[in-house]
Amino acid sequence: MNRRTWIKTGAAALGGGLMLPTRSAAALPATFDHEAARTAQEHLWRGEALPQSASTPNTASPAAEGGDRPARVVTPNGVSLTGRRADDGAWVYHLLAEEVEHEYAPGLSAFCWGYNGRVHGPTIEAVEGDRVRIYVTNRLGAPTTVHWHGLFLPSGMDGVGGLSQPPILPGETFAYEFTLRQHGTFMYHSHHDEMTQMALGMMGLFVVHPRRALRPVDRDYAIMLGEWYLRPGTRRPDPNAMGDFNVLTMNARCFPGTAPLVAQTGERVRIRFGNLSAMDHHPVHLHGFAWRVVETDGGVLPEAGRWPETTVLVPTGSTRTVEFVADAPGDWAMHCHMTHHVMNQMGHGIPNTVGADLGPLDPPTRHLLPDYMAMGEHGMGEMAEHIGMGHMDVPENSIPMVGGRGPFGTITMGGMFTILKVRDRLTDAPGWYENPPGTVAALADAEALARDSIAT
Ligand SMILES: [Cu+2]
Repeated sequence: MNRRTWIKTGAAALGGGLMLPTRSAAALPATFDHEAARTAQEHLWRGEALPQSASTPNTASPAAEGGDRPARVVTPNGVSLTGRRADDGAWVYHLLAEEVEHEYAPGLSAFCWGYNGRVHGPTIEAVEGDRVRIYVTNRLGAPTTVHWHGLFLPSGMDGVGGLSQPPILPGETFAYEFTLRQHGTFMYHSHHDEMTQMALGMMGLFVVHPRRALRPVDRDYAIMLGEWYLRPGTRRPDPNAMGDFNVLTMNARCFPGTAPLVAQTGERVRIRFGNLSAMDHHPVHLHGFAWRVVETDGGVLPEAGRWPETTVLVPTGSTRTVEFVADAPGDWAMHCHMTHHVMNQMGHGIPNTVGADLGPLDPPTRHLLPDYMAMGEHGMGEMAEHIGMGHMDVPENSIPMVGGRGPFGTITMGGMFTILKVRDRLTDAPGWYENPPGTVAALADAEALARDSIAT
């Protein structure tokens, strides 16, 4: 029995036995709103702020909530939690573990588990040497704990349910307290029933700034990589998935829902990647630049060890911090280089139909198999165009496998994909990069073909 068969029969066998609190799905829109999704995509990709309902922060400046000190890290599509100073000098944080209705991209939402109304949780920011006191309130229907991944702390504060502490029962609030003896990029996540709870989104980044700045940068970004299995048309990520992840995310958003990163030409940019995917490591590739890997969650790399790369492999359970100078203006793609990780929901058990004219066979097949989406004669990009034009229906609460609108047509990627916008003069709404004349690939004319003896 292969994995797929197991999932199908296993899910049937489990039936209602999976102890997830139920909640009415009525709170979500009943049908896929093509119009709203299109409008939101257009706003996103003109570089404009979205209407309040959709979450696309301006990634130019850090955003904090519920803290006494400003955020210093930009978490695209997220916020920082910076702590409040208590009378005894400790920095106090409060995480509320709760169910959250989360939007991955316009048109695709699900009931996930997160912290403080967010999926993933906010990025915790602190400073090396801080005494931190972190309260965790469990508003879920299941016991939980929080593990502080990579941090040096007393064994009893490590957050492994059953090993370091009893689980936090529904309704209870636990306090974790320790002194930060390191600096760098770390993570936090549920460490009780973790397969389920992490699959539902219970994780976040934990950035500890050094007391004295080591390498000042102009832009400091933090991105958590994640993977989910959300069967098209359903509204709850399936924790049983082991290989069929179909929603691949940066900060729990998939393209075209990912907020672009921005920088001004010549600025020093840092990007902190964390990965808490269930099963996958993600090689994240940036176009147009070479970065240096400068830190992991184990510490700072010695200067001689900061190897240059264009793709950084972020293994699950790790962080990797890269730095580079954004010395080339443009709109630059940044994405996981696993091609199946830059796709949105799709069926994987589909026949290879590239090159075949499916003609009238496609609609009846889709009727029989609702999550069947064939590759057309020319691949998947054409499907994104069909859906974008409203020619093809997709199941409720699902988005096309690929496609956001770009300045030259459909961008045939989804999932773990975003854009770095580098501009000589950065504005609030950078829009699309205007390439200098003569610097865009274009149709070769007959004269050029003849001159260079190119036969076509
Ligand atoms: Cu990947």
